[in-house]
Amino acid sequence: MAKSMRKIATEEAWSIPEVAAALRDVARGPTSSLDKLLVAGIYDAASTKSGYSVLNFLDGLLDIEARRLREMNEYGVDMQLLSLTAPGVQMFDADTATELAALANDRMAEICRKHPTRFAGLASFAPQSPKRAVKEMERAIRTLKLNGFILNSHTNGEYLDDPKYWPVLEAAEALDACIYIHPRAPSDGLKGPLQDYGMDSAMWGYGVEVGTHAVRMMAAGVFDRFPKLKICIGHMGEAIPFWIWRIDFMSGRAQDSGRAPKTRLRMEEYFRRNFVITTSGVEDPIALDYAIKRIGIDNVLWAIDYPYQPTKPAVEFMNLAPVTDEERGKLYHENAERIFHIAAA
Ligand code: 1WB
Ligand code: MN
Repeated sequence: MAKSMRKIATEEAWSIPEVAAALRDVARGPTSSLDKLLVAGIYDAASTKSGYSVLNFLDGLLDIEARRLREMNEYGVDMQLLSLTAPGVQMFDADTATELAALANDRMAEICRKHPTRFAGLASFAPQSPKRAVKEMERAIRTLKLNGFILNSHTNGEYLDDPKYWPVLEAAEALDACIYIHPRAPSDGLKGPLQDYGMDSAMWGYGVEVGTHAVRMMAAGVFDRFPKLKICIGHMGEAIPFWIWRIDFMSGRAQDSGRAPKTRLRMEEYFRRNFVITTSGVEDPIALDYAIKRIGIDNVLWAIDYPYQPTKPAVEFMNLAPVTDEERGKLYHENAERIFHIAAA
């Protein structure tokens, strides 16, 4: 049954040459951003000592029809929900970011039109200019028919609880389009002890960064202002499912002592109402079981994290996951169809 079940992978990275070139320039220029370590490795690999091993990511990111579709066919992946890979356009100046987001969205829409059953896509926008971001968000959903939005966590050290981003949240809510908060390296204010031992990125720093982002939004009361806003976070919920009981308990104390604004609902209620999570990069059946119990079977979506994670074990993990086949159908495709407005097959 699992073999023939529709499989929609929901955190699948992709890029375009223009963004890759701009990231190579970022890697060669001065920046305090911790993202530079990985960005240099992927986009300017020849310049780094350890870069050789990540050289291949760039080919995988830029490709659709050669390797990617072949790998999808080989393992029975029906559809990838594409997103412009981290850090997206968020390291560029506002004008460059706005332009490149629109260009990436146009290319993404072309791919989705050409292969409507194989690819759907999350649109980029440039938070550096919230006003223009809103315009692009509306275009991406209404004209390009893309399926939601990708945001690579902080922008210049600022997070979505900042009122300057409320227009962006309002637009996403009004468009009924989920914002996927994908990691980038921790912001300058957070990066201190995360710069060594490879802790800047997927091993630890990414989860710390996005987990912090999600808690900031809940604790700030963002979801009282935007009750229908949907946020997706990957990597089995960036440790929030495991931590939510304590977040919930201690946020009550922070509110009672005046250190946090009073919220209408409890943190646990926001987590279940306003968030969905994906399994990207966490092929651990115990974590899956726990996450489902915390956030609910309707709020967990399967993902591979292509090309950063191999497809085969991600499929095997979900084929063998300790759930019923009805539940497996929700994880593999039904939840993705509902959250990202993908037509049922
Ligand atoms: C991810 C992983 C993204 C890696 C990356 O993007 C790199 C991810 C710049 O998990 O989404 C990586 O090197 O493993
Ligand atoms: Mn990813």
